[in-house]
Amino acid sequence: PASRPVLLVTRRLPDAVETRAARDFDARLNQQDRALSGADIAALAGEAGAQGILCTAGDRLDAAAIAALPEAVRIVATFSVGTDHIDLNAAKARGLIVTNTPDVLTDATADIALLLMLGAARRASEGERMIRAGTWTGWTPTQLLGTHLGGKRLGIIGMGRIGQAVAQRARAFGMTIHYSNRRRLPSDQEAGAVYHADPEAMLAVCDVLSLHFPATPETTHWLNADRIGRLPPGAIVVNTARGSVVDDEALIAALASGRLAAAGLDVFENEPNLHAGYRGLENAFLLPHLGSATVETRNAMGFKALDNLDAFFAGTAPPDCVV
Ligand code: 8YV
Repeated sequence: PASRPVLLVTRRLPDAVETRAARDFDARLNQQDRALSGADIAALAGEAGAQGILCTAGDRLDAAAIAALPEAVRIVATFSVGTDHIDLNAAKARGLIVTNTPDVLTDATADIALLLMLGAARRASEGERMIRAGTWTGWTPTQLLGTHLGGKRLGIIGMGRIGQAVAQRARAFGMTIHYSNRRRLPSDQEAGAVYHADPEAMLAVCDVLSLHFPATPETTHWLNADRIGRLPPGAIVVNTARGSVVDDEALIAALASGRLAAAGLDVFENEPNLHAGYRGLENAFLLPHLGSATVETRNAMGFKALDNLDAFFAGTAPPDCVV
């Protein structure tokens, strides 16, 4: 019916999500499926006469793009938990509602953090490359020796939903959990994890460091040469948050020199054009932003974004409002 709100969907989404988008809305699916600039989004929203936008974390909505959005656009639902691609202050100033997709991707992302931890510690990609290259001449007692996760200290910076889910998994591997967070968790949620008010002071005890805080102007290149230098020699760094929180030059140098044993990275600054230095590093275990990439999770993220849009256009408060 003509009365359905017009929704611009910036990327191709799982079939079940697109089907529901087309049921609930006059959905305009961008068939190109590439990350859009703010100018692209504003132009497509204008052409479509959009009243709402369903975007992803690959799309940029900076202040200029938000100012350029047609008046009719009242809500942006992002298919992500991260909101660093949207200028939230500009959205607020314009009275634009912004919603995200928390909770449904917590487990999938925590799983990937453990995969990275294990893959980095046990040199999984080196072994896999050896097999594919045909250079494996057989098992030897000293081949590709990695390090054990059990008995090691895991430091988690950012003990939100994903940080806590990582802690839960790491405990099952016999790791001791340390964490830093703006506020200390209640003891039942802490489950024996050791709280450090100062993240920098925690670094000295992190055999493995896993980053779980949002990208903001304040956290850009948070993990720099100085902070890497505070980690124990031979530490492992894992990042499933955002590439911008790591200073690539510093991390690459520490991996190349052996100061760090390994890194497991699912996110990069300037994706997909990551720093070329990573490609040549044997001890970097690299994944192409797979944190939430399961069928179940991506469907749930899409449905959550649509739940928020449905609520908004039904005149009720969207459950996952960030602005
Ligand atoms: C997605 C993410 O892969 O939710 C986030 O913040 O980074 C991931 O879940 C992607 O960015 C979805 O837009």
